[in-house]
Amino acid sequence: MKEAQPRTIYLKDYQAPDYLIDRTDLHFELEPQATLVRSRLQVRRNPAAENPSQLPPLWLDGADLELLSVHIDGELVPAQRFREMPEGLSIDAPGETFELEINTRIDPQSNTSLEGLYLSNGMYCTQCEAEGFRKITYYPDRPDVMSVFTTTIVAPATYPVLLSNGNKVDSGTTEDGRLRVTWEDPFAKPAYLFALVGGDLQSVEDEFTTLSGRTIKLQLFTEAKNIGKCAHAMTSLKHAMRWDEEVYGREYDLDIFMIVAVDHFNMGAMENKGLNIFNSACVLASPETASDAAFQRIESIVAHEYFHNWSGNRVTCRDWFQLSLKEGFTVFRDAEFSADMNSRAVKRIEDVTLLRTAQFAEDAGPMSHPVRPDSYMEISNFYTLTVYEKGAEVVRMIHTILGADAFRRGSDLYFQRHDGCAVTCEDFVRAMEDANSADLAQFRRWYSQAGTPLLDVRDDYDPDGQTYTLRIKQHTPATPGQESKLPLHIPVAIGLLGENGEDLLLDESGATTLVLHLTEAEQEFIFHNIPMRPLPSLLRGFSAPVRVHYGYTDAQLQFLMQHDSDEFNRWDASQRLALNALGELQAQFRAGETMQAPQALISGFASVIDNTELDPALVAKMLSLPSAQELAEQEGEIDAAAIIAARKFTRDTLANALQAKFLARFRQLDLHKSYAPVAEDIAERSLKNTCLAYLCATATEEALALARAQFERAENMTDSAAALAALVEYATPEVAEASLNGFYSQWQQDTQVVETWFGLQSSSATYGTLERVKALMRHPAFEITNPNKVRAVIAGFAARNFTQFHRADGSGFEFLADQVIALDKVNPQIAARLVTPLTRWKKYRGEEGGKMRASVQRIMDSGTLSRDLYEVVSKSLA
Ligand code: B3K
Ligand code: ZN
Repeated sequence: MKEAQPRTIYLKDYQAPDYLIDRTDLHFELEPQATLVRSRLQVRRNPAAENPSQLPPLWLDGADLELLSVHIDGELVPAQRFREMPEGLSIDAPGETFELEINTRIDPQSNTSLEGLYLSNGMYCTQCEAEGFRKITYYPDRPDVMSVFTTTIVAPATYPVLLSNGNKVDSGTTEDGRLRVTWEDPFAKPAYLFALVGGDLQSVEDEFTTLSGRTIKLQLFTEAKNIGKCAHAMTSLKHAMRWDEEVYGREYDLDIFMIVAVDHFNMGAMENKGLNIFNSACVLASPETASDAAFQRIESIVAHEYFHNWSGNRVTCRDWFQLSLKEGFTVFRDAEFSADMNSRAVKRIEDVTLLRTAQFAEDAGPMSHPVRPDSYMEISNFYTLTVYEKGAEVVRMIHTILGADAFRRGSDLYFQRHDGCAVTCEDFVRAMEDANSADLAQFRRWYSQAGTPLLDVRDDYDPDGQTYTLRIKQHTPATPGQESKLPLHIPVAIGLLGENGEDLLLDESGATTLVLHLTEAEQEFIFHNIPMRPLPSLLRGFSAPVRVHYGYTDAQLQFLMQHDSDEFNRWDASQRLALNALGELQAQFRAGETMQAPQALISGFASVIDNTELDPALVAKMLSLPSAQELAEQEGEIDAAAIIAARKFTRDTLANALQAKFLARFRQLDLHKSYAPVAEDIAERSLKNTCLAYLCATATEEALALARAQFERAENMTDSAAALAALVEYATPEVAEASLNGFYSQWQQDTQVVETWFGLQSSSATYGTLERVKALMRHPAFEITNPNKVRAVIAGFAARNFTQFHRADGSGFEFLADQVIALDKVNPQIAARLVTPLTRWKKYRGEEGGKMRASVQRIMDSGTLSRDLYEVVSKSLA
């Protein structure tokens, strides 16, 4: 739908639906360009509607549909009793209840938006969340209309697998030899959870016995060539099913659970009832073709979608402003699952890195919004890091404030009280309160107030009284539409380290970590019987999504890196040390001075490389410098050239200064074990490959020979891709080219590996020049209609290659603007995501910011934009 000035939708305008749909019977005749959809709806006046006494017209949403006919109670409805409009259909209602039949025709083949019903490599599939069902048929496409669905699919015999939600209740052949299958989903659901798949697919099968002894059939469908890549997802699914029973007491409800892998998909996966649809890259894996990171991502996404069966499907959202009700909660659930399956500290570090790099940036940019937004133009733009990741942090804080047992009582009450209902974030918080007689009144502000709070911490020690005082101030900066902020209830977990690095006892019970409840703008916390001046370990485990300022010296940070019993804060100290160093180096660069080797950082890193007491994965994280994007996210004006120079100088200086240590640790970990995607081995590989990358940064022949040897011998994708990335970054262009060509010819038949190959090049600071990125877009394996390829090549460059994208001539910005304009015609959701790096132009120094802004303006002036793109571009220019 193209509109010049899309309208804004407000949470305050929410109204209950006028009509409910008790039953939805769908009948599909699949044809690539002319699929016929017949929908029969049992319509009933909603007794809870705003004005239940009148019979208003029935509103049905619709987009890109060809209306063939409308019948009510079996009678053809004449055209004067309904009105076709650009966004839907309005029909005069004949009474309180009636049966409505609508026939429409749709064109899956030309649907490149990947919303509604579309084709991916000749396979039919659907994506309906948030508002895609209206591209299939006219319907009240809103999550508070929940209906029982029956779906019949008719298709030529070349599509032997025909799937929909629920249980298969009938199948056969039509008179003209087509296949016919009927599915029935007994659980009432909103249309966004509808799914249909039709294709020539193979499946792997397994089963799971629930806590109460029911046997569930598990099926994973994919094209025949990928059938060997399903085992890890299946294992992950079974782990997730068991975990949800054990940790939340949630059992699966249908008799069958299906997953389908699709190559063309706008995001990671979708939790359709009983029929999850996955982006192939987020479900298919084998040791030879998928990295450790991919294995872990698959485990967490499979779990996430499965967990939605309760947090999202059985209890769903009343309206899309409540999106975090299901997403924030489910991300919290999947994060805890992954923490239980792998290293808890490392999982937390990864999540916090994403939050600090990308969510903090979002919250400081033009699209800043609360976890529960107040308004939107296009809901697809609000599947954001704020709704997902900050939303998960908000749920985590409730868990921290109440404690694990009380949280479980709250979630039990929530699921029991709202099962089968469409509810709000408020209902979630209230269940947590009611189950525990708790008061979360002030805490609720986290849902309505945008922006990242900043904590300013000062301390004082009184040796005579043996008291230690922490003074904490909180301040949340203004965000668009929210000038002044109120104090939040912030749980601040802290510990105090004594002079030997031991945890001091903080109260009579002997606790060594305490959660302080910061509720005032400025508050004092006093600790008694503290025998010496302690060093505070602040915000342990990242107990709240805030920034913390405390004047740590480099020596204190090194001390925390060595001694903090909180592994997360050990890592955090290493990052603060790096940020201090990188900050100073940027200042030296800007002042035109020679950059000085960061001695404190070098000795800090030296002390952890060979620490074999620590989890190697944690060591790898401690040795990783904050990304350029994370540096850009620090407060103040961004000077891209200074960031690039300081980071490169730091990396190279560390590599040269610590070469011997990196080499020793690399050799110690270079074990040539057979591959297993288990935490211990993943940890060893991650540290080994971190060492390899530093070694290669010295660009010595010996180091590059190690990378070449690993590249040639690797039997798993983790080692192969890590070695290739090091060669692409640090070897001569000839060696890089030859390695890339060898890799491509080995893997060109494998879609997921080709995506890796694209991404590795476009995001390389040295190799991924604009010219090379343009050449990749001309490569036969590149497809502008495939979001994975677009993300690998274009976002790989614009969002993950700070060095080349921010070249001073502005050519990167011009390129991105061109791509966004072109993509908006193909897939508006992807175009609106891709433009993100440009929309943050205000934070950049004058000239660079000006060039970025000009590119955004050019997009705005390029013609009629999709609602998706218009929203982000207009907010950036406002
Ligand atoms: N609920 C889906 C996301 C749908 C995005 C629509 N633009 C996947 C997930 O979060 O589980
Ligand atoms: Zn989700």
